[in-house]
Amino acid sequence: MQREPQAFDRVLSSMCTTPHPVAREAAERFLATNPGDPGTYPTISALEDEAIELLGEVAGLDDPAGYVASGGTEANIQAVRIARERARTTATGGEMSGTPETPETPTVVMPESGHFSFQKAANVLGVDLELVPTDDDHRVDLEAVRACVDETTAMVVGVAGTTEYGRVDPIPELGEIAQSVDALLHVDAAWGGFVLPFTDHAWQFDHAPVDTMAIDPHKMGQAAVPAGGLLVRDETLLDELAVDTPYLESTSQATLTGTRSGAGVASAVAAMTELWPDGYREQYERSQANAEWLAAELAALGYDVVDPELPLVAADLPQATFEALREAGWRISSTGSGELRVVCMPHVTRAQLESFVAEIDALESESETPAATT
Ligand code: 0PR
Repeated sequence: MQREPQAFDRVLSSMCTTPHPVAREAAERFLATNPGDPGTYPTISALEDEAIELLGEVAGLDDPAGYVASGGTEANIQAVRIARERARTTATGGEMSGTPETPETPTVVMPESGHFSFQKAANVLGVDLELVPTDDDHRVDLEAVRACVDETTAMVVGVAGTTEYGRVDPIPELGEIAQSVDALLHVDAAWGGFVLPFTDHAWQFDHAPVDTMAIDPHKMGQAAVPAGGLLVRDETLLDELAVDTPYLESTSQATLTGTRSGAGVASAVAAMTELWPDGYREQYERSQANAEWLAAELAALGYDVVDPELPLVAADLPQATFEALREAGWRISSTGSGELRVVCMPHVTRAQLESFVAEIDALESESETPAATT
């Protein structure tokens, strides 16, 4: 096999990045291990416990429980599954009591800015997803959440670092609303989890009554793919997921996948051990400075720019410019409303952004030059 993976030098829209060298090395060493079978692979299983301890530190959770998932999608699906199972147990009075009445379909209340993985969760798990609007600054509208929740609500979702604009929903307020209807609060910090500790946002377990969280080492955590994280405040929440595993040495399994790559687990531990907290703080500061620089440059070129609260810039570029940039090999994507979206991941350097801006500038000057008469 002669093919090489693409370079990262023009990748501006991905939430993945080049893994830290120690994470790459650990991933390679543990490639053939399976944390899904702890009886056979005890070393990687012990490393997974370490990964959860470290994720707990990042997310302000003493005595954390959870596991290293394949990514944010799996963590979100599993969180919804926990909430659905809990709602079912509550509806049947703790036991499948055999009452003929079918409990109503559980609902998940989520801002429209939530990731599409929740659509998958709703589809697979048979719950209803109720989307609530966001305000002018792309954060969930709390009044709309209050109006939406009721006794069928199994879970309220808040996003800490939205995919499109890097916004953080008001998590403590969402927690109060969730508690008022006895629903769980899930925070999707899949992307934001490794930058938010260095900001003054309220987003984590010791800021609010958060029950479950998605927080991915393979995004801002600089681990190798696949390394997502599911954290739960109370270990018993994982029991909602556990199934018996009769022919493994361990007796039950809470993960969605069976065989899992030890590469993700080992690289997550290696990256977090190396970088938490100072390395991540330095990276956050570099990424945030890059985002602010890019936002200022694009604003100076006359575009509408969404203020980068976290290292993610959205700006309204003409469609033709966007397409010309993609044509030139820039890996960029757009928001649902059509704005250019640039995620300042660790591999994105100032030099790279400078050549990106220079190219936009050149394209704009070209389009302003009167066309030659034919
Ligand atoms: N939650 C949030 C807030 C996310 O941003 C993402 C991924 C997920 C959950 C799902 O995580 P996994 O992809 O690890 O399952 N967000 C981006 C997306 O799916 C990732 C991305 C963005 C990938 C741009 C590629 C790309 O070009 O849109």
